Amino acid sequence: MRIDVISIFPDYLAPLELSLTGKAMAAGLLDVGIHDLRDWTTDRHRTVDDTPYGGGAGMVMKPEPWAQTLSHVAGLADPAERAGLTGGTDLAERAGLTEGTDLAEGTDLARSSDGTQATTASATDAAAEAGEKPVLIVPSPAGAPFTQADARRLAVRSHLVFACGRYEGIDQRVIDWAGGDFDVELVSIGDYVLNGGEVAALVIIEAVARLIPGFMGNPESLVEESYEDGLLEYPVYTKPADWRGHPVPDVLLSGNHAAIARWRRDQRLIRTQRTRPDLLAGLPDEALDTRDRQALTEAAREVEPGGPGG
Ligand code: 6GU
Repeated sequence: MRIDVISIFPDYLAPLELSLTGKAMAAGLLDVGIHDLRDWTTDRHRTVDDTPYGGGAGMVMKPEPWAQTLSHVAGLADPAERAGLTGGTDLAERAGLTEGTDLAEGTDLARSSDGTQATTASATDAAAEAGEKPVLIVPSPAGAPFTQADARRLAVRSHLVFACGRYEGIDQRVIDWAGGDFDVELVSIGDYVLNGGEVAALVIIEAVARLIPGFMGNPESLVEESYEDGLLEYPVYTKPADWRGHPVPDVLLSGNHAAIARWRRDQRLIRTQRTRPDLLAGLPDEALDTRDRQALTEAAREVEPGGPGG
């Protein structure tokens, strides 16, 4: 999988070199390019924002640097050329001037021997061969909630591009324009406001990358996880069996595998009922059997013995 991230704070994406995503890059499962949006501006001040039409607080990200960077990472021709507006534009000149510099090519976190541009083009070629557009993910508090189902869906795509906006957001025409060459998705990671899309991109990349086949050391640990089947995980314990007077639940020391499996399922049901009743309510009827419902009823009775005031 190829991932390109566009940001005015490329240093924010440095953690991708660490941990599992770093290992996936080293193993060749993942190829990441980080691009500084300002490298695709043409004015002396490298301006990426301007005041909003219609008035109001804050600044809006200008469309042209985005179109330039997106065209670059998708291996498309200069957008001005495509619109038939060529003839020695500043941008074409600028591209010539900066040719061969690392920054213009984006920082290749994998530090592979082949150039980032070539890698980008080949990833996009792979996407095109599969009859697929690259996915353009625009992190935004106005986006659709990002879920495990989205992570699974994105994990089988060959090229993801993240457009990390700052300020009040990116000129809407970029989103509309990109729809021709990308599958565009506005995505939110929760009901709170961040200063920009970078941290959200890190969250989404980690959720997606760990689902790439061959990425996890132990693929079985993916199976029983929270959200994969709509229930939260059961609590876990390790040695010692008694820690500061807190014993491990007896059943886990019993060696009775059926009893352990039942206890774990009950714990998942009870946890989900207590902290995420919305997840439980969203499950299809057949997801819970009679024994499951019994466990939930018993747990509810334990919380409220005899009901309120009883
Ligand atoms: Cl994806 N971006 C920003 N800026 N804020 C958010 C968010 C994304 N998701 C929740 N809040």
